[in-house]
This record gives sequence, C-alpha cells and structure tokens, in this order.
Amino acid sequence: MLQEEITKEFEERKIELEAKALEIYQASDADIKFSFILLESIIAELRAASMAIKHYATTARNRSVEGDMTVEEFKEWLKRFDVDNDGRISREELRRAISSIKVRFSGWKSGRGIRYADADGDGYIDADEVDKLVEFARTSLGIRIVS
Ligand SMILES: [Ca+2]
Ligand SMILES: [Ca+2]
Repeated sequence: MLQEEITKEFEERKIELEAKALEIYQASDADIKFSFILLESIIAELRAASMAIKHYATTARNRSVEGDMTVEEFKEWLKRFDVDNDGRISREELRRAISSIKVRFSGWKSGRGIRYADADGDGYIDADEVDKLVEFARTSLGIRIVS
C-alpha cells in the first residue's frame, strides 16, 4: 500500500472514528444529563425527607411541652382511652394511651403499668388504682404530671 493510500485510509477511519466518538460522547452526555435529573430528584426527596424529620422533631418537642399536665388532666386524658366505658383501664386501653404519646414499646410498658398499679390483681386499673398509674406514668413513661 502506498503511503498516500494509507494516509487516505487513515483520514477516512479518523472521520469515522470521530463520528463514532461524537456519538458516544453525545449518548453519554445524555446519560450524564439523565443521571443529573435522577440525582436532582434524589436530592429533592432527601430535602423533603429532612423537612419532614425537622417538622416531626418540632412537633415532638411541642408535644412534650404539652405533656405537662395536672393529675386531674392526666386522669381525664386516660378516661378517653376507656373505650368500653367500664370505668377501668385494661391493658389494651393502656397500651393505646401509651402509644398515642409516641412512647416506644407500648405493649411491654402497658404490661408493666398494669402490674405496677393493679393492687388487687384483677388485670385492670380501677379508679382507686389510678394514682399508682400516675406514679408509673411519671417515672416510667416520662409524662410530666404536676401535682
Ligand atoms: Ca375500660
Ligand atoms: Ca385492679
């Protein structure tokens, strides 16, 4: 092959390769653009999630401030969970009360609360046993109950 032909061949190949390279470049450019769009949406989601967490933290803080209540208010609040209106608090009713204030392990804590306050051992907190439950709420649930 003559030098001239080789150069011509090379030039043709070069153009071909350049076109291919451009094609790849444009394709990956689109891919990169797509990645950016994806990244932007991920960032937007993270931003929304962090806003939600901030909002939740603020609400939780406000809730604990609202958690300051008197013994009477606590009893009134507890009554709202006496869903069968039998005037006493069952373990399930206590569990719902505990989980409503976002205290974790409500199932376990309700069991402990009942055992702590249930003086006659019938498995329910009667009106005359509520004072013991107030004590339990203060010490074990972190509810701020003022006398
Ligand atoms: Ca009840
Ligand atoms: Ca009882």
